[in-house]
Amino acid sequence: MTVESTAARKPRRSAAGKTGTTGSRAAGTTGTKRAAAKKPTDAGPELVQLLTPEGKRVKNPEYDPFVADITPDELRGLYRDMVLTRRFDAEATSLQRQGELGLWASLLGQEAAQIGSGRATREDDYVFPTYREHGVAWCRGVDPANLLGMFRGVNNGGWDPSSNNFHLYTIVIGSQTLHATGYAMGIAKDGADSAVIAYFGDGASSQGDVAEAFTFSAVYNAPVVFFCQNNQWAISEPTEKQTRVPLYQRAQGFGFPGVRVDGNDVLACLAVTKWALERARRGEGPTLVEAYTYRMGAHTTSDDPTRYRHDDERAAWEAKDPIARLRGYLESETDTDEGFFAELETESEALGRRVREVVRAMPDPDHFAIFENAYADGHALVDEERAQFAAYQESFADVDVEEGQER
Ligand SMILES: Cc1ncc(C[n+]2csc(CCOP(=O)(O)OP(=O)(O)O)c2C)c(N)n1
Ligand SMILES: [Mg+2]
Repeated sequence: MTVESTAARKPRRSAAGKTGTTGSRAAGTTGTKRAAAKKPTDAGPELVQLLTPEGKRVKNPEYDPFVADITPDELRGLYRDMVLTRRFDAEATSLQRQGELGLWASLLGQEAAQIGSGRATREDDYVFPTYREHGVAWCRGVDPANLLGMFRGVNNGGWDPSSNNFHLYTIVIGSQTLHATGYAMGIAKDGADSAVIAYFGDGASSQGDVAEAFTFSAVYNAPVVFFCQNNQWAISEPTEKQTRVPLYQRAQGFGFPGVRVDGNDVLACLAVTKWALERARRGEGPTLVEAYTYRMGAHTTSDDPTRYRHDDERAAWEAKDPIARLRGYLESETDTDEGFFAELETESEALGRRVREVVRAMPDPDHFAIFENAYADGHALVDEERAQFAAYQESFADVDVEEGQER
């Protein structure tokens, strides 16, 4: 998962803004002492931001039109999405700690990247997530209980992807970018004007699958948006071990635009993703969006980040919290009153309780269900494996194999 580029050892001139086929803004840093001290993966002036960390609106002639007609109610909707997603995520982490889930991959800190981009999608668009896109799942209308069923190990994947055009969670890093590209090539051939969005991480950007997806989508002009949440870490590997240039600049080499957006700014993520999806719908091909954000929690509940990163890094990102910044804007620039926040708090606690009750009440699956959906018409090897598993189950005194249930 790591890449060392010898070519990048010399201080380099870095282009800023969008790169690739639709033009670029030249505001780069040259190889001066100051630039050399800065990691090439640090956020620079190229970051698209519509809301500052203090919640002040920043004008951006290029992306403002994509959120120009947003109403205070819609802004409150984005805030509600982020708060409820964070609450759901916290409950899932607690449930794992209490032994109710096998594992959980928290999205803490990435709510704006996920809600902004998720709310930019249309119902007929198709989403290919990783394993952390709980906020996008929320936007697509996937029942949170289905996500938890998967992490509890009581269902075979979680949900029907075609119900919400939200593909199953993908653990094989980066592979979903190829699935997304193939799907996008298919819908283009069908003549649909919908688009596809593929989520992946900074670590996944080092995978060959992602480079192949970039190549194919570019030459076939596939209607796909590659949405990279650069949360600064791939488990214990920092982004500077994945790349010598800002990730969004990779797009240039493949021949399509790349843009870096403040991933903790929900408004900017909404605007930039809308722009990219509209390009795709118009037949202008792929876009790479790098949402510059931070993984506030552990990689998963199996990870201990205190072993490899310092608390002061997390503290610096806490000051850029995506929820606090939209709250600041709502309080200072809209008619949102205290009642809204108080009601949301109540709703949020109710969601936490519901999630807990639903998880605890989930029935254990039939022991043999895992063999059912491997082949439509059955398979001799699966029959053999089923028989072996039955014999194994038989070896336990307290299991009735006929029923597949414990006595
Ligand atoms: C092909 C493959 N290699 C390695 C792994 C192990 N693995 C799971 S998550 C992960 C890190 C991914 O980091 P990133 O893409 O930045 O996503 P994040 O977890 O930060 O959201 C790795 C290496 C895997 N699941 N699949
Ligand atoms: Mg990462």
